[in-house]
Amino acid sequence: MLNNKTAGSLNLSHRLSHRDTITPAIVHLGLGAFHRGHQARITDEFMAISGQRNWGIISANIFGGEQLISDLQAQNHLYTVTEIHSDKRRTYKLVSSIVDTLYAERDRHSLLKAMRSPNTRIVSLTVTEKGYCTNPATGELQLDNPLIAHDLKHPEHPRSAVGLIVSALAARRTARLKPFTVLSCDNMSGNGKRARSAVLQMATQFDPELARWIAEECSFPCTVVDCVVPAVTAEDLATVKDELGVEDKGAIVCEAFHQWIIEDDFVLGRPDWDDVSGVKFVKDVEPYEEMKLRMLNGSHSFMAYLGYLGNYPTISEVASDPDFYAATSHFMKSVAAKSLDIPEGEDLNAYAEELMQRFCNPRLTHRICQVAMDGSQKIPQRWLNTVRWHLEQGSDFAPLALGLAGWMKYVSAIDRNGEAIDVRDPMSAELKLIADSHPGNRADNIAARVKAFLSVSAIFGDDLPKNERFVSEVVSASCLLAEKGARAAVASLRYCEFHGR
Ligand code: CS2
Repeated sequence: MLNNKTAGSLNLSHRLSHRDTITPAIVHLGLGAFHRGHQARITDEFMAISGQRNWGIISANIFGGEQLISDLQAQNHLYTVTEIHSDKRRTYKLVSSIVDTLYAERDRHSLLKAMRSPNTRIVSLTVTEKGYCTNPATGELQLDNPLIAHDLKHPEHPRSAVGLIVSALAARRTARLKPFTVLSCDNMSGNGKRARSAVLQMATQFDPELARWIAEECSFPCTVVDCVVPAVTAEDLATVKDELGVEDKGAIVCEAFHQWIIEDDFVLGRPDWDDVSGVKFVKDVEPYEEMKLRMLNGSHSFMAYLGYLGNYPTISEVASDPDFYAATSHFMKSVAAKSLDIPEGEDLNAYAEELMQRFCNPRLTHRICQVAMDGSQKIPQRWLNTVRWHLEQGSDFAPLALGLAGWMKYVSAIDRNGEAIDVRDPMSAELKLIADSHPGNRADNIAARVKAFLSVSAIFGDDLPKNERFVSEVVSASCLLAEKGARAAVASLRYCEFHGR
């Protein structure tokens, strides 16, 4: 098994010698595959390049992943990354930047102690969109969310990410310590702003003076994160064991490619992460985040719902279907890109081409079900502002109308053959009830079902359901999908691209 003793025998460049000299300065919430493949890998690379050893990470899972924590603890928190390159090569890295792993439900005291420590200068997050417990459309803290309701009643035993942060900041204020920087690394538009708003709303519930202190003293920089990190499979772990000759239960397989764009706003300093290629500090991430969310993530969700209904299991298989390839490329170049303020020096057509090549990489087993997860939290920022832009311009957004039709069919949790769909979404029960309450495939049934879905203001806001053109386009797309099925419906988009509408 991989650990401090066996690591030296691996035929890897064990980048961090003197690992026992690493001291923690970052506490991370959300020890998932993405964190291990992105921030922890980059931080490891930074410490190897710079020789600095004072940016170690204490990484915690809030919910789930208890076995992973135990596995990593048995491995001295070491794990390997199998990097898949665009030319399909595989390279291997040993990551040593995580120096402790905690399971919040069991180790809450130790986690809060670490967050309160004066050595902790950054608390970072990958808790997914739903982990902020905010309304996806408005960003308002959901006071009726069971986690938030619990934390408001039991501030000394917080369970949510927001509650943990507020509790730790309150303790630092009492101890007259400076706060830490809260660094959101989640796929959300204005992720730092969303985190700040949630923390301030929660703090205000306890003590407006605490909220004022946080607002004035704490920083919440926004970031754009990019690396495709598929969920790890037993097959991945078996391949790593064969190829490296050691069992690594924390292994991940992800793209060699990574990008991290970070607003340079840190109250207690930060690593020079930009020593590592693919990382840059900027004043304002907004142009970059909209580019990535609308083009990369917007395409992912487009392929996820329609690809699932088209019986494709992975992103690379969907993207390699000629009709999906053409429709996704058309969506990126002629729908998403049109709605963007182009970041200086960026070529959106070239970016779209690069993304299509990344999507088609057969060595990346990026499962559709992983991307399709939590659509109620993802769609607002990946698709709907693009739709709003085209509604204002009076221009075409047909791929997104079809994408929404695919999503509505997906969350109905029954496919066109009557097979159940395992929908993972915090709003899955509410969405399935909508589908079940509006059955039938006649045009009037479909129209009623679409309107019922669009009435969910937490996703579609108050404006879109009132827009007649928007409703009509989604109804038409839903009728097309019901009549032709996903593959033929997508192919019809391709027809539209080449022959105009
Ligand atoms: C994906 C993202 O699962 C999803 O929703 O769209 O995790 C995507 O792989 C990353 O944002 C790529 O940087």
